[in-house]
Amino acid sequence: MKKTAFITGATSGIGKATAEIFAKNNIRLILCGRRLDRLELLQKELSKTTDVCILNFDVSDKNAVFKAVASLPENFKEIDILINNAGNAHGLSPVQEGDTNDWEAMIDINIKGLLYVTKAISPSMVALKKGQIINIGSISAKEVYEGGNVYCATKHAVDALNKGMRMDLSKYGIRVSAVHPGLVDTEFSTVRFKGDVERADDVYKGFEALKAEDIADLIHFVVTRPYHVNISDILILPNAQASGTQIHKEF
Ligand code: NDP
Ligand code: 8X3
Repeated sequence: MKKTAFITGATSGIGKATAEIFAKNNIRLILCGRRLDRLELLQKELSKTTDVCILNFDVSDKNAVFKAVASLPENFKEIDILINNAGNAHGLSPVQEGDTNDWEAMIDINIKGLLYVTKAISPSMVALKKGQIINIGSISAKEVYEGGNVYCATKHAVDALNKGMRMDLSKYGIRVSAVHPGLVDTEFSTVRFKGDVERADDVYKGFEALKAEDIADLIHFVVTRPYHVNISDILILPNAQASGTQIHKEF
């Protein structure tokens, strides 16, 4: 029986690469994001190998989340795997100069959005007594760096929620895992620096950053373990990164 995965933030980076590896491995897909054009393109491409449904909503809009999940067609209502991936950093300012709109965006998307999606989907997993949730945290869920204040706080919250969700859901046979990446070359820094591509590119210069496909590969590993195995928490770093603040760069 084919599994069905619900992936938030599937329009780019880690979420898109996860959709691609899942499609190759015959997992049915529910792909989510705000950029409809990208969702449609991905649906067209991945429908060649698997069944694909798209949902266009903002995870931070509570009503939109519940409406989108309720709108799923009958044959997509049973979800085996939830990848809570949608999220970004907005800004890198010291706290005294921080933009409160950026703080609110990160809290609303990275924490509240993840919670809304989980609340919309986990009851059906509980009813069926099976399922798997993978929360995409970050090395910023474990460590803090200068200017990372609110982003790191949101990812620390994801780490706590991952542990709490596992406590609540493991009694129903639901596996809950976190994948915590270090630096991955995606659109992440372009979003953080509000479209300043040059500044974003500098983040990944002088070393070989992780690729979205490296994280997708690990996510696929986590979902393909035998059912009695739960990879509860895993940190994945580029070889050149020793910690949240120590990156060996060569120019
Ligand atoms: P990208 O910017 O490439 O992708 C982010 C994805 O999240 C996009 O698909 C975007 O879709 C979606 N998203 C953002 N905001 C919302 C929203 N309000 N509603 C719905 N979807 C949203 O970055 P990554 O792939 O790198 O990031 C994915 C996850 O990985 C994030 O949680 C990030 O914090 C985490 N991470 C990233 C690391 C990195 O170095 N890149 C390292 C560690 C963790 P759309 O804009 O279409 O809505
Ligand atoms: C993304 C990685 O180090 O930019 O979570 O916070 S980092």
